[in-house]
Amino acid sequence: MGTITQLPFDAIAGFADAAPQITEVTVAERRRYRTIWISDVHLGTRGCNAEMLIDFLDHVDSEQMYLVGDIFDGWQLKKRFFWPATHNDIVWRIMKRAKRGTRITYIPGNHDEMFRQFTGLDFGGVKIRRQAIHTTADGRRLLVLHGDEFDAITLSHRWLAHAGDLAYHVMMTLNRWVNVWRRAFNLPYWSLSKYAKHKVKNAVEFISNFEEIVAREARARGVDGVVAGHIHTADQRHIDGIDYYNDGDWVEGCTALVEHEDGRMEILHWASAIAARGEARAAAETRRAA
Ligand SMILES: [Mn+2]
Repeated sequence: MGTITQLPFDAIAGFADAAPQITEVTVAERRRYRTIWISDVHLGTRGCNAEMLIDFLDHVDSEQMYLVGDIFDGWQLKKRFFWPATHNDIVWRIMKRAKRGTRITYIPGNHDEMFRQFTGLDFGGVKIRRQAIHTTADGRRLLVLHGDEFDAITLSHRWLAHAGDLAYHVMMTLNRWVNVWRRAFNLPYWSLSKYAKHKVKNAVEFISNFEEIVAREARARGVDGVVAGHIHTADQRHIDGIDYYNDGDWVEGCTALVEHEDGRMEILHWASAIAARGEARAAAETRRAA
C-alpha cells in the first residue's frame, strides 16, 4: 500500500497554506452549529459529490467536527488513481477549519483504514482516533465510530459483501448518469440508490440489522447514544433507549448530522438546502421585479 499510504498524508502537510482551485465562498454569515459530523465522502472516486460538499463547507461552521470515516477511498485509489482538484479543495477546507480553531477528530473507516496506523496522533490540528466519546450540550454521551467493525456480524458471508460492493458501484455509476441527465434538464439532484434502498428488502434488512447491532454496542458501553457512518443511510431514531444517529454520506444522499447549541440534533440534506436557497433567491428576484 506504500504510495497510497504516503500520498494524502504528504499532500495534507502544507495544505492550509496553498490556495484552493474553487475559491472559498464568503457568505454574510455561515450557519453555526456546536458540532458537525460527516462521513463516507469517498475522495478519490468519481462517485464523490465534491461540489456539493464544498458548498456545504462554505456555508456552515462549528466549534467541533467529526470525520466519521471513509473520507478517502484508498481501495479505489489503489486500483485507479483519480484525484481531481475539487478533492484537494475539500482537504484544504478541512485543514483550514482546523487552523481557524475548529476542533476536528478524524475516525478512519474501512476504505481509509491506512490512516488507522496514525491513531492517537494529531495532524495539523486534526486528531486521529479509532473511536470517540462526544458529550452533547444537554449532557448525553455519544459513542462516535465508523461502523465497519460490525461487518462480521451483519454480513454472514464475505462474498456477499463483495457482491454488494459491485452492485453498489454499478448503482453509483447509474446514479451519476441519471443526475447528469437531470441537471441538463434543470431537475434537482435525485438519489437512485436511496430510492432503491427503500425498495429492496435485503438492503432494508441489512440496514436495520446494522442499526440494532450498533445500538446494542452503545448500550454495552454504557453511553446514551451512538453516531456512525458506513452504511450511507442517514437516520436519527431511538432504539431501545439508545439514541442512534447516522450522518449518511456524500456519494448519493449528501447529508450531515449537526448538533445545535442546545444539544438538539438534526440531519441536514444538502441537496434540499441548495434547492431552498435557489427558491429563496428566485422569490427575492420576483419581489424586486414587482
Ligand atoms: Mn465504510
